[in-house]
Amino acid sequence: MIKKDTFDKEKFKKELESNVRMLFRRKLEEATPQQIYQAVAYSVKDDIIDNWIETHKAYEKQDKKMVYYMSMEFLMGRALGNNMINLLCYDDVRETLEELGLDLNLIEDQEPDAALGNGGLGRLAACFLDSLATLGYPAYGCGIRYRYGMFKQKIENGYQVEVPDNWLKYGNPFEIKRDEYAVEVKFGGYVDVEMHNGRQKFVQKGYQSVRAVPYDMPIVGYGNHIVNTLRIWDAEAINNFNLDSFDKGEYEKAVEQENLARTICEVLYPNDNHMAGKELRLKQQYFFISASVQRAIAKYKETHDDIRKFHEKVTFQLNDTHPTVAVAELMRILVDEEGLEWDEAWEITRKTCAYTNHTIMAEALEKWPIELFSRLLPRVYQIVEEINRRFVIEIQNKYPGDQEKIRKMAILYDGQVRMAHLAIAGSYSVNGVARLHTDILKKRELKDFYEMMPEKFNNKTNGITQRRFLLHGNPLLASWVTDKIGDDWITNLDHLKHLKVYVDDEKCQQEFMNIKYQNKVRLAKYIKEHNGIDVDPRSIFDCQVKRLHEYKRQLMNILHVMYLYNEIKAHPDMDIVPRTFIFGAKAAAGYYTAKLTIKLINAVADKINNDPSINGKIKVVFIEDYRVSNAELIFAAADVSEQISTASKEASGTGNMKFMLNGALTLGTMDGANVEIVEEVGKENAFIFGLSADQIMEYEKNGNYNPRDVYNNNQDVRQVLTQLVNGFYSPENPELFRALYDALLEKDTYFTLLDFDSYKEAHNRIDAAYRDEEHWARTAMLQTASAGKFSSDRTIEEYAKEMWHLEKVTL
Ligand code: Z2T
Repeated sequence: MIKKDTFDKEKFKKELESNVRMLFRRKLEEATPQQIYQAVAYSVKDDIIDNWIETHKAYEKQDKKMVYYMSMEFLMGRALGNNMINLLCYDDVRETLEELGLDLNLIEDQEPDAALGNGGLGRLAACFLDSLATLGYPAYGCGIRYRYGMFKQKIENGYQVEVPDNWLKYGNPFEIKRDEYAVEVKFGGYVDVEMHNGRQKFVQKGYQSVRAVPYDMPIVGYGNHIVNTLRIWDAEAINNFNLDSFDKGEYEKAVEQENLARTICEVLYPNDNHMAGKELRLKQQYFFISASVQRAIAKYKETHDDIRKFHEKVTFQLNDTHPTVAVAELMRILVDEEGLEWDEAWEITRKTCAYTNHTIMAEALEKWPIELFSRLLPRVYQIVEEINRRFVIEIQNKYPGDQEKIRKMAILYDGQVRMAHLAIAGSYSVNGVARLHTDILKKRELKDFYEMMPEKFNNKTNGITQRRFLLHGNPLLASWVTDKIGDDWITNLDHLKHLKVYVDDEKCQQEFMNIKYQNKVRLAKYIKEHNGIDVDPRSIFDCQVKRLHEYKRQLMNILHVMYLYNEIKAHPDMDIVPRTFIFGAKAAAGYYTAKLTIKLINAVADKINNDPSINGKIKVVFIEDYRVSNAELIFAAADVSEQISTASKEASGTGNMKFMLNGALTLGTMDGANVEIVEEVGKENAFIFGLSADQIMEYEKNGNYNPRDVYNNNQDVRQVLTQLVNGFYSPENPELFRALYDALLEKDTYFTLLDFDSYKEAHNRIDAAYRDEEHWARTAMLQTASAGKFSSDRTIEEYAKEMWHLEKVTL
């Protein structure tokens, strides 16, 4: 059923019935929705398998270079709908199920999201895999098969409660365990030197180890029969130890190793843009990297005999510094196991690894205490020491006598291993994720490294896959676009620009806005079901969905809502376009201020939504458990996309692109990829406000911003701030939001108060603009028409051509 014209409905029905019988001993009529989901998934998998085998045969035969995308996170979301879309059988399956009285949407809803990621970084990895397969590039995603992914969020009494995400409970129909590729990964112990044929050999002894076992998930390319692989590693205990053993030491070690295996893959660390610094996290990093690198080398050696040419066939892309131990692990294997000289090994390593930086937030910078690092990875640490020793010499040669340079650039310093420095030293490429971000890396954060090795630095502006975020997430708009300009946009998003001839066409404007309206009705229904709140689909849907972080300034958004509410109360006849403010955000479990902000949003929502005197002019909705699957509904329904980070702090953002693709107008600062979005759509077609990155960085340098000045001079700001501490939104505990109040008045690290007036004024512009229906429709359509650049297909082509030098496979 791979091709539209060969889909056989009756055959599919038979398969489905047979799957339900074999898997659950049931007739289709008796099967639960979950069982039907499983049965449909197995039918789809059946269609994937042959292509999967053929793809890998072709890779082997054509012997093309392969990228290994190394990432602690892959935020895949649901697989079923996406796979059917890319197999070109989505509509056929939907119709066939309809004939059986089954609703495909409800069946898709049975699948848990594969939430093996926090936010942008993890979702970017997922979009990249989709694009790599669609473009026909040989690629593996390498990661961890967390037993529990990103926690599920419940809202209780307005507070976030974290619930474990048992995503594997009913099994994962798409994964295949590959026991034959299991490898051993060693931790701890000590390093011994042995002599082998007159040569020193370093051997790790007294270690604990686990068996790393890969599970493969298919990554289906769009309509091209290519199926790549996401390989996620699970840990198993290495020795099924002998219960007869009376050797106490052996027994204890066996139990410890069982525990180690159980804990390593247990759970994803739920921090976005923040380093946890836990020993278990470093174990996770080394676990999946050692396994992936060992496997990559073994695979290479199956068909090549000269390890010195490894980099000609393999490249490792390091998704932030989390996988950076790969630099040292590759060195270890090349030197200790392959017997190469240091210089040879180092050249191969530097030509194999490339590093992507995703943030300049200081608290996200990975630094491991040497004590911990060397205890856990004794041999790898020795190698890091030698890398550092040579790197310091390089610095000295370049800047003789400059101690300051060494202090700033060394890999080992102040009792810590600085992972970004290791990544830069060990890579042939260092890239940022949006033009502004890369410029800031070059000019400030990584200035010294840029000056020493400018040739390594480059930009790759992020992108998103239109297959999930338009074709699957917004079927109405997708088929409208195809009606207008054909379906080339599905694999070449630049084609969207052909929509520009329609932006002034009144009929097209009406069609476009009618689709937006229907998507708003769909979201309103979801909100009614999940929140019990009635929202008016004719109101402006103003959305901010992303991880909760102070730099993203959800607090500024809700403070502005509080201000608006005050205005409406003070002027009951005030003429404003009804607005629905929609939030969705998870806070890291230990991030107090973020959690308090969620409580504030919910407290404001309770008060405003239940105040009949404002006639429903504004509503506030907090969508519980924001994740990939419900994100698709939100992007499709949005009128306004809130991208309001403090300028310079958001490396790129990718939600901004998903909103744009779906016709939402951006309300944003000149930060991250917003800069490039505005460049594509035109400044007059976005609501831009706030201080620039340069201005922010200038204030930070001089330390001359005092939030109290704003407080003293701005009555509106004073009023909303006072309402944080006078019980207006928390009568039972007036002090509840004191911490937010203090953070704003004492430091206001993220310039919320300084940007507030400008933000307010931008909101006024939105209110005015929405009244001109035609002009709004035109501008909304223009967003979609201008989104071509932000396809992850474009991003991946840039990586493939400018960095990896990959060739496409031919099937
Ligand atoms: C993350 O999602 C991002 C950066 C990180 O730095 C960590 C995580 Cl978990 C270590 C985000 C950025 O904040 C965002 O601006 C960017 O669009 C995204 O990565 C993908 O590059």
